[in-house]
Amino acid sequence: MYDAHSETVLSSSGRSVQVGSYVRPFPGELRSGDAVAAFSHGNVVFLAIIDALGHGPRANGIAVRTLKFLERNWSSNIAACMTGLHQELWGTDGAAVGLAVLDATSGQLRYGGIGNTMCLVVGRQTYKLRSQEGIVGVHVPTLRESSSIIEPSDVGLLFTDGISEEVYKGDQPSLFVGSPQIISRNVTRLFGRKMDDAACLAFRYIQ
Ligand SMILES: [Mn+2]
Repeated sequence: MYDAHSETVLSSSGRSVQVGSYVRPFPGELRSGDAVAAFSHGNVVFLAIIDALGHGPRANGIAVRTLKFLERNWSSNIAACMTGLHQELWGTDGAAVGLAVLDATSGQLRYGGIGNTMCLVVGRQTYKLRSQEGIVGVHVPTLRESSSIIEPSDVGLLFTDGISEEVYKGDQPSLFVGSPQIISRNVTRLFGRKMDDAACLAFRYIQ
């Protein structure tokens, strides 16, 4: 299990993936409905970004339930993982969830998401891997994965809609320099919306 405010290096097959994240609750709340997770096994790194509907303790309960499910059931099969999570959250207010799997050997990054989370890759090429509409636990369409090959030194971001998409404009290259921990914190501080939970997970692929 990966602690939301620490940084870790998940190594595999001689290459490694640095991961850092920052989660900030809705102003005045102690607990967040946004959450992140990262797990690895062999050359596979699994990353998740979660935005439970609403905020405060009720949303936090859904986020914690999601984390517990993913900790037990994560796999490189993103669609199966999402289907299982949909069943797990059935009857709750639900959550927006983005799941990413990075193959550290090939650099292949796959992303599938339902709701307002997204994956942004910043590097020689900058692009976004999108989520589909829906709410995990309430209604989900058939999942369509996006896929790309990321280059060593590319920075990937997973973030919730508590962070403005303005971060995508690319006019602040210095924002993506430094460790993933620093990047995720600065993204959240500079682009976090005032009246929402906010979470950002950043990762860098190192050859
Ligand atoms: Mn939100």
